[in-house]
Amino acid sequence: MDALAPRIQARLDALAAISADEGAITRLYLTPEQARASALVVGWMREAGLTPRVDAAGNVIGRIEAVEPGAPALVIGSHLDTVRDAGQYDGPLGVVTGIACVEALVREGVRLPFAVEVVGFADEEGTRFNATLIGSRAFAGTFDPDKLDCPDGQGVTIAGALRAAGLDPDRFHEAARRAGEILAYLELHIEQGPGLERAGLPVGLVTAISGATRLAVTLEGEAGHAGTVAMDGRRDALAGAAACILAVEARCRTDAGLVGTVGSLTATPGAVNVIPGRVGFSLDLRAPDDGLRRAALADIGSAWEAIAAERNLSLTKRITHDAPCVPCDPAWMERIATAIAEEGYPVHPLPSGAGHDGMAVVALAPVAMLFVRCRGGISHNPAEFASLEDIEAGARVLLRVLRGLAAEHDASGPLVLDP
Ligand code: HGY
Ligand code: MN
Ligand code: MN
Repeated sequence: MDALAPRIQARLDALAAISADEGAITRLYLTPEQARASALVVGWMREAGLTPRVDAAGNVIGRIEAVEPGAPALVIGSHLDTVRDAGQYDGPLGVVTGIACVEALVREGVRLPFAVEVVGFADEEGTRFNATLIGSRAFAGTFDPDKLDCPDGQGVTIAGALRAAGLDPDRFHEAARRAGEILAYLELHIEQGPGLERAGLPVGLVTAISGATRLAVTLEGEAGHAGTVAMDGRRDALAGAAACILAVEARCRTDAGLVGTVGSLTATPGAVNVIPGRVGFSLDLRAPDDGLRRAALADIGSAWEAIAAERNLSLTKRITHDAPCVPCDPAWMERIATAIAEEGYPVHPLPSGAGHDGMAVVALAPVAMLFVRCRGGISHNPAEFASLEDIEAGARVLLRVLRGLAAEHDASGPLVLDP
């Protein structure tokens, strides 16, 4: 069989060239750039023998029927949206590799006993609307339609952006799939961490996806003249935010696996000679255990209340995302582990600190993931990189899973949906 990685890399390069920002990769949900990327992926799906469509939420879905048309589908996918100034692998690697695997099977004339759907979810990062997993939650039927009036930074709501993209927000719910339609969801993704590089391995078996809580926080003080307000009389919202951020860092250092990040902050009025009267900032808190994350969230909240009281600031916080840990399905992990071993690699289990679409799709079907090593564990950064050899290793493992399923079906009859 020809190598799969060169064609995968060429397609990743083509996608990377589609961006809102010159010289950087930024492709947000329901933007013109995303529409161009989706059109490219639709074409590749068609070339591979998949029947493509874009669903009511903007997800790109390519389907190839089983010997029996209408059979439940194994879904292989990831996301096509990116963070700002992203790398080229986070998301697209899983979609393009899924297409490549189907293409290889079609070329060999292999008909699978189940349908396969390759899905490019339209919004996993949540960068534009501060609501993450929109595409996969729509697919799973778990997205709250009331959230369609959620605005982006320019005041455009999700509903407005759907219309601008030629989609009808009143039909958003039609993206939802029924549980019986989906056998399982498999995602190949770069690790976005240093574990595989440290282990010296190209691929890893994901055990669970860490739970995450995101908050939108506001501190209100009093704007004032930088030259005339004495230090002890100030209600400086930005100095208060700085103390809150250091409190997050201190709390998260106390437990292994617990991570807290303040990724965005705005200070108002934002003038060099004005004491900031108001600050808004985000918190992204994660842990491999839900109890640990909830305890840390409570401790951080208490620390913030004390800081606000001491500095005479008012504190408001709102949960914008809260997703429990998602364990990967043991039976599907076993299938991936077998494929890793048959490809000649040690099976290296590891948790995912990053969130993934499987956190949403698990509402519909069992989920499992395969990690590919990325250099330095760097991600959400243009320096993100996966080598051709490692992409090839990941693609061959995924392809072997598909072949193994066909053999399993021939030996023991149709794959059964988990009860
Ligand atoms: O934030 C995450 O973990 C994912 O990359 N969206
Ligand atoms: Mn991702
Ligand atoms: Mn990401």
